[in-house]
Amino acid sequence: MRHLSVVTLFPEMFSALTDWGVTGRAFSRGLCDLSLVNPRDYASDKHGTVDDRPYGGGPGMVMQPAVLDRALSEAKQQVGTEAMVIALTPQGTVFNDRVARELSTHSSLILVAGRYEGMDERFIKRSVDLELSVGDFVVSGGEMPAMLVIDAVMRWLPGVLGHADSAAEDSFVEGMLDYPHYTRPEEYLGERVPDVLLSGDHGKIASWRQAQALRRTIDRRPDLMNAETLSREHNELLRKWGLEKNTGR
Ligand code: 9D3
Repeated sequence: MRHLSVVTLFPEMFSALTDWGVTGRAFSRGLCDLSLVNPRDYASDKHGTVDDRPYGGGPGMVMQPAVLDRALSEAKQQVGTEAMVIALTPQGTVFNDRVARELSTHSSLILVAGRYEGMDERFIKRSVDLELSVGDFVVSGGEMPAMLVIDAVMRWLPGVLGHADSAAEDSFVEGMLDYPHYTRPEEYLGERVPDVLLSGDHGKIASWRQAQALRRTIDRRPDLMNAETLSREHNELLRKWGLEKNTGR
């Protein structure tokens, strides 16, 4: 993915991505570019109306399909007509890092962020390739979800991350939570850094970290690590570090 465009009523919000940190650096180095298209600029009346009342009644307003399609045409002029079009909606497939990695292989992406109650369904059917949600909670619009998706996708682009993160792609640790981290001082409010981390034995440290990552994953995210995915190696690692727990009887 090299070219990004976002269709949004709040383009200024995206400075959170363009102006800060890892993503900001990627944009300023030209690894990726971002265009912003405001549907307000494609309204058909002089007031810049982009929404209307829902057929069938009910609360809130719905974003008009024609306005969204005109804004989308502009986005396609910016990043290419072959771009994949993604709408951020609470009804979408739940986003994760597997999806992020797949999206990073597309040359261009267009993200459409909704406000109000949502977008007219005919726009979604005609013009959208994929609907994504960022999880089972409600936020006020698609902008923060779009930024989250962009951040996660950009991290898969070659050159965006330094070497620090690729080290974590040790196959044993992949798909697990991180191990605990410590920095100076050696003792903080009576709690010492685990001795093994001060030992200088890098093999032993790597083993301890794997065991800690495994223990935390089983305890906190059993959905990532169930009985089937637990191998004999895993069990031996936990036993080695005294992290085995009784299985409930
Ligand atoms: C009562 C029906 N609500 C749907 C769950 C109304 C509604 C709430 C929030 C309609 C739109 C929104 C705005 N949210 C998004 O546009 C959104 C979103 C989200 O709220 N949660 C998780 N992922 C996403 S992606 C876009």
